[in-house]
Amino acid sequence: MIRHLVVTCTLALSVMLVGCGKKSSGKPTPELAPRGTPIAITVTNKGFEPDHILVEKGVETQLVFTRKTEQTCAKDVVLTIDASNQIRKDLPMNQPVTITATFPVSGELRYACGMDMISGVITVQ
Ligand SMILES: [Cu+2]
Repeated sequence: MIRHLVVTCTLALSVMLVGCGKKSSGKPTPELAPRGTPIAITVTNKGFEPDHILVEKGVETQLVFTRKTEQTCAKDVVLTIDASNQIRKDLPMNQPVTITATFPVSGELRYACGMDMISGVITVQ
C-alpha cells in the first residue's frame, strides 16, 4: 500500500517536471538521440514532424527527411548551418533523403522548405 503510494507520487512528480520542461508553444522539449542515431523528420500535412530537434554540438549528425504528402509546398528542404553554409535537398515523395551535418556552434538553427514557409528548429547543445 505504501509502496503504491510512493509510485503514484513519483509519477505525479515526473508529470509535473515534464510540464515545466514544455516551451511556450506547448510542445515538449525534444530529447537528445544517442550519438550515431539518425534523426528522422517526416513532411506531413502538418509540416515537418518533428518541427523541433535537439543535436549535439560538434558531433556529425544524420537528419533523414522523408516527404509523405503532396499537400504542402515542402518539396525540398533548406538547412541553414550559418550565414555562408546552407544545405538544400530535393525531397522526392516517400524517399528518405539524408543530410549529414556537423553543427559547430550551440544555439538554434532552422530547417525549412525552399520558400521558407514551413520550418523547424534545431537546438544545438
Ligand atoms: Cu514552402
